[in-house]
Amino acid sequence: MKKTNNKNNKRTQKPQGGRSNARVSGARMNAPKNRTQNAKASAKPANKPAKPKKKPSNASSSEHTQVIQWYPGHMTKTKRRIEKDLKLVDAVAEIIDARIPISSRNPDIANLTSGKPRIILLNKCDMADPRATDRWVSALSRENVRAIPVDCKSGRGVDKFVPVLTDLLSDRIESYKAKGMVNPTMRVMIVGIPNVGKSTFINRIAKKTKATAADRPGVTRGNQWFTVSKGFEMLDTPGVLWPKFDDQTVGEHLAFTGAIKSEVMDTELLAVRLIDLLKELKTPAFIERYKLTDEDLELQSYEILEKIAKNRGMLIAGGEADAERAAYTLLDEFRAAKLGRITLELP
Ligand SMILES: Nc1nc2c(ncn2[C@@H]2O[C@H](COP(=O)(O)OP(=O)(O)OP(=O)(O)O)[C@@H](O)[C@H]2O)c(=O)[nH]1
Ligand SMILES: [Mg+2]
Repeated sequence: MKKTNNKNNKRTQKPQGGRSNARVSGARMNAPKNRTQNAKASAKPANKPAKPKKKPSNASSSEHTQVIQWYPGHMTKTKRRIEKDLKLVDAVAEIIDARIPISSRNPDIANLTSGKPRIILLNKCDMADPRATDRWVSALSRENVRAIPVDCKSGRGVDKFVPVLTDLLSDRIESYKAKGMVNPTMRVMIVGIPNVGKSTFINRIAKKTKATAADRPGVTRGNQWFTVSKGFEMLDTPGVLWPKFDDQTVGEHLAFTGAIKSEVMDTELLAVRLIDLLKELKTPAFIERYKLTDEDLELQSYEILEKIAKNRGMLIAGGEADAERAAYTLLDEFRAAKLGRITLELP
């Protein structure tokens, strides 16, 4: 039922059980030792001879997959802690990334919290395509999921949360009152994958900086309660991924958006995979920012990466394109939405 925005993308199903391909166990580097060699070898056009000492390959970038390994031990602990603390909360708010609403929905979290009243917040809407976000809200409401699009950076949409929550918990609030509690405290657990904006959301609701937030995954290290207003408490939790990405696209999309630390990946290869998508989407901001011509967009993705390097003056000794530097720049600029408001997965 679900599909991605990319025609080449073979993934058509929501990533639940039965994914294939990648092994994720323990936060350790799984990138090849020679990153440059790997990305070039995999992405160079088959009819072009490889440079000396570079391994030739017939594989195109879209055929090549990168195994992303990312499952720090503390995530197992976090899952256990979430399970334990669920007894203490009235509701769960799951934060997902509006740019990748499939890949950022951890089925482990959905299973763990299935017995609780739940709200889904489609965060980082400022970086997603607004039409795609509308489609996602409709699709989720057809599944009877209460979904609210939010932009915790500016605060847009955040004011919808308390009324939706109050409505969701109306029976529970009534029963507390029937038991003689005058102003019952509502407790909400905030869950989601790393770096999706859980702590930022709490700060928005609290209208002050209470929880530590920063633009890298793994900032929140343990469950922590915050009183966000009178009679309203929120539990911040560390981001949880799942131990195995059976679908390689999930790992890549999480890496593009910054949910997985960049160090666990081959940056050039990741950039090439992102270019595979961007050259299909042809977003004006991508084309204009890197001064790409129509002919450039017909090239292999690794060659486009080299063009980007050259157009940006990123050169190494001998005037060759510094593809690695261009790869870091491209990923950083995608993560900062400088290439346009892009949603990579559609309902
Ligand atoms: N553009 C944009 N950035 C956001 C939004 N919400 C959060 N961020 C940024 O995303 C980054 C991560 O935010 P956090 O609140 O630390 O994310 P987290 O989910 O708590 O992350 P962990 O604790 O590491 O799991 C920060 O740089 C935030 O400023 C949003 O709606 N839009
Ligand atoms: Mg956090």
